[in-house]
Amino acid sequence: MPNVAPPLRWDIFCRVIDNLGDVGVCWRLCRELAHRGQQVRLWMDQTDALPWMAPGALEGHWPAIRILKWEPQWSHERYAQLPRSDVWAEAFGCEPPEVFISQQRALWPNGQAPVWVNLEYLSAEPYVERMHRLPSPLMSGPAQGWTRWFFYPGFTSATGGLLRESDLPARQAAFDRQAWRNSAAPATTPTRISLFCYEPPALPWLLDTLHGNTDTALLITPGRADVAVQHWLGQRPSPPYWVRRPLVDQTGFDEMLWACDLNFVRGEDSLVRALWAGQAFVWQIYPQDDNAHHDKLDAFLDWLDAPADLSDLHRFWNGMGGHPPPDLSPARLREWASATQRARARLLEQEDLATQLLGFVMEKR
Ligand code: TRH
Repeated sequence: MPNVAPPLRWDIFCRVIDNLGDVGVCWRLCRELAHRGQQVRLWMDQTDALPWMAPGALEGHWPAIRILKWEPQWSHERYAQLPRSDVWAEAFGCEPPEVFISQQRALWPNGQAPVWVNLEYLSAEPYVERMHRLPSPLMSGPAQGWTRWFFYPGFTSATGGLLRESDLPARQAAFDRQAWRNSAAPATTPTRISLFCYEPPALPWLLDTLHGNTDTALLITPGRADVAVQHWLGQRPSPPYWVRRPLVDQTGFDEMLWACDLNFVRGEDSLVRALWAGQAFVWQIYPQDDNAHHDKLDAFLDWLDAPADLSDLHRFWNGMGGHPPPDLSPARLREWASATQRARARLLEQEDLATQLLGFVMEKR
């Protein structure tokens, strides 16, 4: 692992809006930075997901990552003791509190400042390449005169890239896929589909298709996907090859995606992980009130160069028209997996997000 930066002290700010993506993305970023010799303070307003997503995180299992509770009421006394940090990264524009900013500002000589980045949402839309690395000068408040920089993850070399561990290919190569598949569902079901979603409009289509299909095991993740499936089942008995999965850590979650023939994923982080998995996938995009997610999905499908039937299914799954494929046959899933693998090969030619972010910070210091 090339170290592109000396050990710096980072403050990463994570505010949980809903679901699991804020925690999931921030935690993966912290791990990548720690792996590159960085010291990280991770400020989080809700840490409930960490004990299962990253067991040991709150207990100091990663000494380079210190997790601090982001309290609604920040007091000067609480932050007065904090040493100065070199880099601030706010996830998804969550804004560090003013008290923190003024405390830290007092520790900087005039004319100097931390490198402050706003780590933005993931999108394949063209504006990302335009906005990536742009400055946003602060005109008022305790950071007046300082600059915050936009840092956009993305799918092309003109963006900040995607989070990717350097040992990912080695871990995938060492993974015993068959053993995982055998342990997860009855051996009588040759196909395995994982389900991680919100409440997609087309869920009844999928469940109708799979109910009674003894060739296919459905691995249902806990939370909203499970609740939606149980709601659909109502009084119907659940087929023995539909498996309710437990909550697992991020490594275990990734392995599920590597092991399945088709992964239904959602949000931001699991989409990236489905790409790295190299299997067929269908993405439920995080819905926005003004339907801004429609353009976002289309841009992603264009970038993916998805086969027509897979694009149609994406639109259908997300309630944007489209229609389902005639079947989910192994041949069709293999064709979709090939599309993922071609996209993954393009991505592997680009630098990962943590490496790019470190390079950016060194440039701006
Ligand atoms: O939970 P999400 O829908 O998160 C969303 C999106 O990120 C969205 O863009 C954002 O605006 C919103 O949150 C606030 O989906 P996502 O991003 O895939 O995050 C899920 C995380 O949960 C991911 O890191 C994987 C992790 N996970 C596990 O580690 N183990 C599990 O068992 C499960 C079910 C999930």
